[in-house]
Amino acid sequence: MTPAMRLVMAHVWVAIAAFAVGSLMAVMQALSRAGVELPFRSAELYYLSVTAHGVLLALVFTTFFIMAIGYLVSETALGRIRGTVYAWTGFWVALTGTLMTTAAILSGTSTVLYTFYPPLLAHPTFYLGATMLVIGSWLWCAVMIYSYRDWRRVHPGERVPLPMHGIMTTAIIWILATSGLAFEVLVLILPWATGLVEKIDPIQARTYFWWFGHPLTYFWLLPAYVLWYTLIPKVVGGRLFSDALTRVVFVQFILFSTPVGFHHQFTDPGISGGWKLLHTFTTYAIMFPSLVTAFSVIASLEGAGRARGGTGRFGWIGKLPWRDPFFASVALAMVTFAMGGFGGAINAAYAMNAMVHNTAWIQGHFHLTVGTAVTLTFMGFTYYMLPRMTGRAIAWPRVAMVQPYLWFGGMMLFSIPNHIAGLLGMPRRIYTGDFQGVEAAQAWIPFTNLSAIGGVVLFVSAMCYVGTVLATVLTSPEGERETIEYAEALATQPAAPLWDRFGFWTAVAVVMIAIAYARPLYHLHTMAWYGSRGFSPF
Ligand code: HAS
Ligand code: CU
Repeated sequence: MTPAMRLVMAHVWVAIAAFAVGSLMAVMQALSRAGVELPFRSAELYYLSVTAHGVLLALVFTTFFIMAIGYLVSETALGRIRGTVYAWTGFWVALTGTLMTTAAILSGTSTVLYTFYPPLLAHPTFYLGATMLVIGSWLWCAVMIYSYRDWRRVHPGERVPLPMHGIMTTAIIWILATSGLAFEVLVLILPWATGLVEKIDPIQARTYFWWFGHPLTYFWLLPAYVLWYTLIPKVVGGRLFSDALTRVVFVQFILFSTPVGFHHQFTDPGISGGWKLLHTFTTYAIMFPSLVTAFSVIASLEGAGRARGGTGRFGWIGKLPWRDPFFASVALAMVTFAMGGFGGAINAAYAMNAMVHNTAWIQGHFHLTVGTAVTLTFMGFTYYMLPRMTGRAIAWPRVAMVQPYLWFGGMMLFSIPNHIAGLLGMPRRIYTGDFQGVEAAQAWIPFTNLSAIGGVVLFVSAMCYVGTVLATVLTSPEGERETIEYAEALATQPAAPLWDRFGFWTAVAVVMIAIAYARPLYHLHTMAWYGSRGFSPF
């Protein structure tokens, strides 16, 4: 294995380990909510489990997998990774941070859920570990930028390869996003969690959190988009619809990902309606590049399906390689994301948000988006990448073939009932579905039962994935390595060089963030506040 591959695989292993543990937590939670009497079932353990599940899947699995994709793209599209010493340092810092945060959660002192809203108070180790995970990922960003700039130096005037364009976008969004998180944790939370100051302002903290929390979702999504745009057309034997349009899409994410955070805070006091409205407009703007993506990826797939002999309006769909686990994963991820995006448009509307906010609808929404659009794409990509990295063929091809369909089916069973239960008023993050006998809860029970069945199917699918990956590296003999090939574009006209000017777009994004946040944050920092002491429910 080459040094670059070793780096990629180290990140993949941490991601898969976090995924395996997080999945086990998930199935216990779904069963608990459906009233199944598991041993050790208690409210305390339930919330500890939800915290571990959220942190290990939403933050650790994603971040490590994304770092792996970045290194892989840098190596295969640019030809090399610059600064591998920093990359390995980032890996160990992030891994140490992950272990610290996980230990803090398992010790029972840090049951604060993955959003860690003050005044819920965790042990300082929880926040320190999370900070180290982020510092590790910053080193990843530095390595991506360094590799890109080095390539630029050697290839003056050339268009940066499209996959790396998407990865650079991801790194820039991540730096913009985590600046808000750094302020929240270093300036507000750590002095309070370590007892240096007595009180914290929950709304200030939440506002910085969502400055980070929304672009976080595009940090997850964009590497999946990179695979959808640059690998899938090749896998299905077609072409990317347009290279230029794809660059425009990525740049729009740099601009609109961050100034939207108030769509998570419509019900929070202290932020006026006008600022919330501004963030609503930018939220609808950020849907646009995904709508363009829907158009582009379907166009690429249709072209490929027709080239494979598909006729009529929909005949091309059946001609696509539905038995290929990578393609099937991505196609099902796309279908799921169309549903999740539709729900996102509902969340983003001020009045409709009031109906769904803090209900089970929200967990339905994000299991379609991050839990499937992103996760299923990453799982499918593993089947593609692993043989090309290690030279070992997938050990259980049939299991790999069925696994994406199990995930999709399980997720429909899990997520659709959660959406409906949410509309019926069921809160998110609750311990039991009977809500200790409350009348309204009777209507939720059939849906929590259905979602528990979905949870079991998802767990089976998760174990098929982990099992196949392990069997491949443990039992499959090493053979020829195929290369990773990126798709060519249908439209041959080059994109304007403007779309490769990352520095310029980052500057525009900073101005937009200032417009969206400076005034409301000034208001929050200067108004009279009383603050809150820390609170640990258990
Ligand atoms: Fe969201 C809450 C709005 C996208 C994740 N979101 C969340 C939370 C998470 C999350 C984790 O406005 C909960 C946070 C918490 O814990 O409190 N979301 C949106 C909007 C979008 C959106 C407008 N979300 C995502 C993505 C996520 C994600 C992506 C993770 C990866 N979301 C919200 C709002 C809230 C929220 C409010 C707060 C709610 C509240 O009250 O708390 C948009 O970006 C969505 C755009 C997407 C589309 C779909 C495009 C479709 C494509 C595929 C088409 C291809 C097909 C091919 C169909 C417009 C690209 C089929 C053909 C074949 C042949 C296969
Ligand atoms: Cu959001």
